[in-house]
Amino acid sequence: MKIIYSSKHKLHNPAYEVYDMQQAPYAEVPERIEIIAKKFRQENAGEFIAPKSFPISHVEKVHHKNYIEFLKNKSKSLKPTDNFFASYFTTDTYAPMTKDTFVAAKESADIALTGAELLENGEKLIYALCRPPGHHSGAYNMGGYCYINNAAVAAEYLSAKGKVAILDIDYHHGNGTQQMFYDRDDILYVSLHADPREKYPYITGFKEETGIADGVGFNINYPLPVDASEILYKKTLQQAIKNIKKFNPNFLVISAGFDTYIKDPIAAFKLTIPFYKEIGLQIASLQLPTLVIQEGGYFVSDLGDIAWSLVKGLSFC
Ligand code: SP5
Ligand code: ZN
Repeated sequence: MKIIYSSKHKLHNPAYEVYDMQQAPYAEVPERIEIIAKKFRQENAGEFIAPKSFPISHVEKVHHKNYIEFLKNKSKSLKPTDNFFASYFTTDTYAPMTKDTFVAAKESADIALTGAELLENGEKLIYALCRPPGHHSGAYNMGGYCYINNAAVAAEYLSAKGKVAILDIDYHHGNGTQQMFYDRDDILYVSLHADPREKYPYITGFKEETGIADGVGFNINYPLPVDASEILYKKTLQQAIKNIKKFNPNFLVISAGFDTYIKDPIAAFKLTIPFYKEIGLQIASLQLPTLVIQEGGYFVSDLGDIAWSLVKGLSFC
């Protein structure tokens, strides 16, 4: 396995989010990535590689140029203590901009792209330590701790070389990723997540959302009870894997959120650390070149153990 890492994510460290009309501590903290990187180093999980800098045109294949320019210019204009929310391009109260948000988000996309390029060149398993996360960011919006959709940028890059399946195992539906590829038949989006009637992002993630135009049948949502068990999760994941197999992709991108963990402070699935190895084994059964993109997960102290458990399963690729 190769691990793509940069310390630049630390520059993005918002002071607070707004929940229930009140300021709340920002759950998406820099330590999240550091604790996973530390565990991977301890375990000699693989070679650490710094991201290459890719032209912004790769990002602008899935995001509108106007949005990216706004993100860049607005971020740059802020004062070091600013925590800026309001904009035409913001969908909720969970994605403030700070002075270095664009710098960190671009680096996060470069981490994903560096991983995609390695996969294209024959690597079998890449772990992209992306932060900020991406799957709630759509063509022209930031939201849910996300600014640039790293998984989508990587999938779009890989789609020039073959068919791509995206498996999203974050607790929340990846509304941004779904939106970007909703009319495409060369990129399959499959997601397991908490019932959107009760959990963020509330308005997407229903099983009736199956795609549009050429994309009909290439978007598959598995909403689960907000407190789903390991047994139900495993059964559902088996269905998801079967559908990916049927699609017969050349590449697999995993949107890997660990907010499905039993102790996660903002979620309620019941998954335990050893279970992530089971998830990894099921994914590995596809025997596809696999790019893992870090998404959510907020019980910080256990994120390294969770990621390592997943990797132990995936390593049977
Ligand atoms: C990438 C990702 O996992 N984004 C998740 C965004 C969902 N945020 C909504 C949940 C906010 C709950 N905050 C609770 C504060 C309690 N005082
Ligand atoms: Zn999430």
